[in-house]
Amino acid sequence: MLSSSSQGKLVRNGDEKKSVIWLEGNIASGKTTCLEYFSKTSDIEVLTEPVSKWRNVQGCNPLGLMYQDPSRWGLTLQTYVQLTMLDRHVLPMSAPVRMMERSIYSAKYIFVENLYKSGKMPEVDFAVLSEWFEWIIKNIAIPVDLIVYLQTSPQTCYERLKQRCREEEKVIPLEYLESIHHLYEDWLIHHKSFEVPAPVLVIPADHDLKKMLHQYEENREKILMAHC
Ligand code: DGT
Repeated sequence: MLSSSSQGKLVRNGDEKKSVIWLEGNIASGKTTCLEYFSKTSDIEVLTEPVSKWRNVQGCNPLGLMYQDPSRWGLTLQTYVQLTMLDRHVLPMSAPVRMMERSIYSAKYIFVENLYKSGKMPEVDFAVLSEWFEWIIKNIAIPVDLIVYLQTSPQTCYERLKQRCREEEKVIPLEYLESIHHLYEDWLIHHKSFEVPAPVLVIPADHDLKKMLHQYEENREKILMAHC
C-alpha cells in the first residue's frame, strides 16, 4: 500500500537524484534482515541504528539504564538517541539510495511519546526533549522520500525478542511492544497523531524468513525508485 501524504523531498547533488528511505517498525520486527537483503542485492547505502553507541557511551550503557529505570534514565537515553540519529541524518550520502533504520522522528513520536504517555517521563523532561526536537526539524534538513513500515503483531515481536535474548531487553514485557505498536499504527497507518513526512509503504512482517525475502524482492523496485 502506498499512501499519498507525501512531503518527500529530493536531495540533489549535481544532476544526480538521490533518495532516502527510512525503515520503520517495532522492536524485533525484522529491520536488520530487511537491511541485509537490500545491502546484499543492491548498490545502496545502509545506515543501521547506532545501538552499539546507546549501549556504550564512554563506558556507560544508557539503553540498559533506561530499561532498568525509565523515569530516571529516559531523558538521558533519548537525548543521546536524538544526537546520534541526527548525526546519521546529516551524513553526506555515499550512494544514490540510502536506507536508514528508523529516524529521529520515530525516536520522538514513538519512543519519547511512549515514555511520556506511560507516565515514565516527567513533564519537564518531555518538554525539553520536545523543544530540542522541534528546533532540529525546523532548522536542519532531514530528507526522506519513502517510509517502509514493517507491520508486525506485538506477539510476533515478543517471540523474536525472546529468541534473540539481548541482555538489556530481557525486562521488556509484551505490553511495552503493544504500546510501541499502537503508536506506530496511529502515526503511519491511521495518520492520527503526528506529521508523516513521506509516503508510507506497508510490508506485512509477521511471516517467516522465506516469505519476507520474497516480499522484499516483490517490493524492490518500488522501494529503490522511491524518488520517481
Ligand atoms: P530488528 O532487526 O527489527 O530486530 O531491529 P534491532 O534489534 O536491530 O533494533 P530495535 O529496533 O529492536 O532497537 C534496538 C533497541 O533499541 C531496542 O531495545 C529498542 C531500543 N530503541 C531503539 N530506539 C529507541 C528510542 O528512541 N528510545 C528507546 N527508549 N529505545 C529505543
